Amino acid sequence: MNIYQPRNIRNVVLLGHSGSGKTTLAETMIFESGTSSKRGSILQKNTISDYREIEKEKEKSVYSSLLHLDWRGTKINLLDTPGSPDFWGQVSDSLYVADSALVILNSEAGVEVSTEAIWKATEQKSLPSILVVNKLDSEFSDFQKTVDMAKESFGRGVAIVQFPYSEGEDFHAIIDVLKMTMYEFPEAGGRPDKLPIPESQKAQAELLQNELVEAIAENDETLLDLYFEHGKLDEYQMRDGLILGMQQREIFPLFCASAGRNAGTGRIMSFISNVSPNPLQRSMPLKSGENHTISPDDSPSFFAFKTISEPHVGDITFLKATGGELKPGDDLINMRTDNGIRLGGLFINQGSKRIEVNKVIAGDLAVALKLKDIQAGDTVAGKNSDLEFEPIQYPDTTMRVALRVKKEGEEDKLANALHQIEREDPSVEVEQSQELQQTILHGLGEEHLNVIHHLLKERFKLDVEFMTPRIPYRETITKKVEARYKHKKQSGGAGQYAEVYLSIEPWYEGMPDRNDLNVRDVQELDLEWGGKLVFQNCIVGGVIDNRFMPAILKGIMDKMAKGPMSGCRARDIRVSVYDGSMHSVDSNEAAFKTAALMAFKEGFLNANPQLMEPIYEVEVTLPADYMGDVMSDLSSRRGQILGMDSEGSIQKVKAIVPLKELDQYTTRLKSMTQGSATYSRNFHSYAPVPQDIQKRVMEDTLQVEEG
Ligand SMILES: Nc1nc2c(ncn2[C@@H]2O[C@H](COP(=O)(O)OP(=O)(O)O)[C@@H](O)[C@H]2O)c(=O)[nH]1
Ligand SMILES: [Mg+2]
Repeated sequence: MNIYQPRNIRNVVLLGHSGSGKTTLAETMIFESGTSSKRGSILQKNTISDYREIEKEKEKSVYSSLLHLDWRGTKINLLDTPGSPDFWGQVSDSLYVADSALVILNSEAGVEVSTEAIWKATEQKSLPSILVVNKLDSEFSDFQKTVDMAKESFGRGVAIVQFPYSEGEDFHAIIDVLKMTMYEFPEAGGRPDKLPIPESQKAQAELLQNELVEAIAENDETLLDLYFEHGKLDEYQMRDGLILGMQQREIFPLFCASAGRNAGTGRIMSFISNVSPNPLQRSMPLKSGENHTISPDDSPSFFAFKTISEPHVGDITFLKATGGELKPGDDLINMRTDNGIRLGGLFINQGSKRIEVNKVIAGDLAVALKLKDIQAGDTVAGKNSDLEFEPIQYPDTTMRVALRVKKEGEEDKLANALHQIEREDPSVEVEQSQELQQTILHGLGEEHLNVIHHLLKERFKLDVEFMTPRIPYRETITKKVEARYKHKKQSGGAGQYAEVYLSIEPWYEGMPDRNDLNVRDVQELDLEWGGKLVFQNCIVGGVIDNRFMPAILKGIMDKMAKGPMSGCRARDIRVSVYDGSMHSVDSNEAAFKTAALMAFKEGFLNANPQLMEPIYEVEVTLPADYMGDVMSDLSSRRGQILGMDSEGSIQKVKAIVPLKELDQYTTRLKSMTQGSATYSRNFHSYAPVPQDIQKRVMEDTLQVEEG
């Protein structure tokens, strides 16, 4: 295996809607470069990238894959990602380490919802991006429509470098306006013949070349001057302009391909090698807020972007070398844990295969085996380094499910398996909810959760059941009440005595102070489950000793944690202790705790208690055609529309919807829109549950207490 200098390395992430042809394109590029001698296909389930059983079964990518190829002395590392939003956790890590992107558009469909969302992500990372219009051989291919949609969605920066001579069944040639050449492909695809542009296409080619030249010159004054002077730019001047324009995200060159027919990849690889940035030309974000520029002259360091584990191999760490040269035997430090890390075997990765290397130079993507206690997001560097990269941002989860093992006694095994799954896929969140008495799995959609189910079964040999998770309801009160309780017990020896008077009110931000009471001390407690308890000591004349106040608060808190009405947690209440009595011998903390708990409970139940439910703010991104269906579905879920927005042909709807109504929403949305919509959600607030629903809920939550 050759060792490549950083300037001869390109780290390219393949992005696009599911089915646009990313995996096929990667396969074709690797084959066309001669790095692999056979070209696999999705249908034959033998691509280098989609090698896992579940990917063969689904005939699509579920995990991102690290691949590489050599194109005329340049090492192109390809990060092939899944397009389905369920697996976007896999996109996050690949985006993080890539230095440029290939965004694949399916010419049958143009810009799709996922393309739109993925584009946002490239924007956030200021990632230089090349567009590839794929599937030009398809009978449904529509190049012009795809380009129009791309311009509408991504702006004027979209610059056509190539257009097809003809598309559909007859697709066989691509006209390149940068080279002013036509590439004609043999029947079986592969290396094209270079031909002059046919007379019939000349005018169109010249028009597009002018547009391209103007777009390029626009970003660079020197080029602009040259352009005005000579009326044109030569290929090398254009290349310089493109490099700059791409880095500033002013220009998004657009290429043509049929990955299926093995057409167009050679030119794309040359362009990547000539124009796309190398790892030294891009910086990586540090925790400190500064940026780090990779240099082979620094001391060795790397960023771990993914960890997986394989039977017979153990832990596999995917890394980007961020400084110097990494070599087996190097002793480094994990900056998160401060623990030492000794490098063992280092490898270049090709799907499921690894090729051992004796060093990895800064900028390259590679794999290290058997590193101890390492996870995605870790920075590993030399002893005195203060390098620490910003963590990878994963998408917010959109779906939750409760799970339990079917066989008793396998709970620990499940916990371990989930821990491992979470580590390998940080877009999964496992919550052991004390409150709901359930293990809850949060993920990015039904398909994502089903893959976890599959993993638990196949890899961890665990039979688990998925259930609808309970809702974390809250209780509160709606009116002010007074409550008192005297706790008195005389049994044999020492007795128990305590009496408290409480004033209990609904708490809200900015509520007035109690002028009618002698407020001596206020404790404002932020409850761990959200909301507040404000506790006021208003005792006059020492009728209750200060030393009993913590016990009184404890009694109230115990009841807040297990609400008087349904057992759900209570919130947003102000309690003032304003009177009571004690006994010189029989009063103690336990007695005051009990008295407070009882008084609080009684008062609470008299204060028109109200059940509250969590409300989420959701944002649905969808093609305009489905707007009506999605809106009426949202209102049937007690949703309130907050606003609408459109970007090109893509619409966005914002609404607030109770969590209770969001069970299975991802699945419903998918079926309603034929998989073309995505959605995100964030906790918004707690709101009162309507009375008719409250009754049903109470039955449910009573089961929680029993369960
Ligand atoms: N006609 C045609 N089909 C293609 C082309 N590229 C990919 N496909 C097919 O489209 C489907 C999805 O391709 P895949 O590479 O898995 O897309 P990905 O989800 O973006 O990785 C597969 O059935 C491919 O065989 C192409 O250029 N032309
Ligand atoms: Mg794929």
